[in-house]
Amino acid sequence: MRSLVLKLVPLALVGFVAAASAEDKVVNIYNWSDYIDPAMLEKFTAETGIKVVYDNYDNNEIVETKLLAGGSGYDVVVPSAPNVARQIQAGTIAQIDKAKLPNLSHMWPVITDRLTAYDPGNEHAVNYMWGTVGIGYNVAKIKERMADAPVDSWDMIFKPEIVAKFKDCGIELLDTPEELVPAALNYLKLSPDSKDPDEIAKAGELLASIKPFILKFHSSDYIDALANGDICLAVGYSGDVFIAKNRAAEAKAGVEVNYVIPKEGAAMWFDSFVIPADAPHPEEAYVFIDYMLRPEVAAANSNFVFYANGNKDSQALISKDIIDDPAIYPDEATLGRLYMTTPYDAKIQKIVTRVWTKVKSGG
Ligand code: SPD
Repeated sequence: MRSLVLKLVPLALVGFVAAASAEDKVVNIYNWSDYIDPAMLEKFTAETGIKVVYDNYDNNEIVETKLLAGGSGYDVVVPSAPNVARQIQAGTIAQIDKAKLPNLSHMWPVITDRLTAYDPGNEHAVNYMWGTVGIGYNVAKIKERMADAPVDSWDMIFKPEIVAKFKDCGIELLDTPEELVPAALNYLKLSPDSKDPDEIAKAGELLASIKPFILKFHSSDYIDALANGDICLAVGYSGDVFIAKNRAAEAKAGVEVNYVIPKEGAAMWFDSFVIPADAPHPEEAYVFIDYMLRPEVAAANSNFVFYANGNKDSQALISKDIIDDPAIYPDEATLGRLYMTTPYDAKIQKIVTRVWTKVKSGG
């Protein structure tokens, strides 16, 4: 998905020299969809003269394939932590020259420390945003169908007799085994990070049992579908459900969307900036990442996309509704229910992919 190509030549601001350099300088960014305040890109170009070519994706699998193939042409990519670990092993991303990122001083050790499990010494990746995988739902439609619906529980998704009640109002799941297999394992009281083929098969069976109730597997479609009232239930990324909630409220069409981190626990994930080893414009990549690490830019992005970020000094600038919401910035009790997953090796990845294909095909 190519979403934005910003060619802001800042003539009025900085005159001929910057305009000429805008012709020459470019940074090619590959980021998740709905994951930035576009005004921050415009400001970046106006200030630096560096043109931004901005492409979107909505799952890690596509990023992984592009980086492993090489020659992606991207200068900055934003994969999730287990993918970062795999890319480090494959040698497809560059070691960060920290001297070129003075704004690293604003990072939040709570997050950078957790990320050392994937990237020892934080040598290859710089956290952008983080969040959870939970349940988004249409308050009225769920209530109409089940007044005492257990909205704070994965029973909403994984208990066939419950999920069946919502089939007619539309259910979407993220189209990625990376999230759904751990969620199913966790529901079965197995380790969400299990690499045991038998346990993964059990998760597959659970997912297959609810497949008849699922309208669509997609990793970004649910934002508008929830906001418009076209579906009533989704397993999605925290901020994306909050975007849906916000769009629904703005539309004033009587749709109320809510997001929950289910009581049984949920995935906590991290997306970080990396520079591909063969990036054509690494210097511009550093300028871009350092700009994104400015507290005011990080806060503007979180305020726009409703995700927590890895920048401690941005917190004073984040809107109260966001920073005080434990579904976005989890409190200690919520944190205790969140799990992190580690990368699958090639053999287990194949098994997981096969299980997922089977779930989706209803086989
Ligand atoms: N719209 C932005 C979604 C970002 C989701 N990143 C999640 C990665 C989980 N592995």
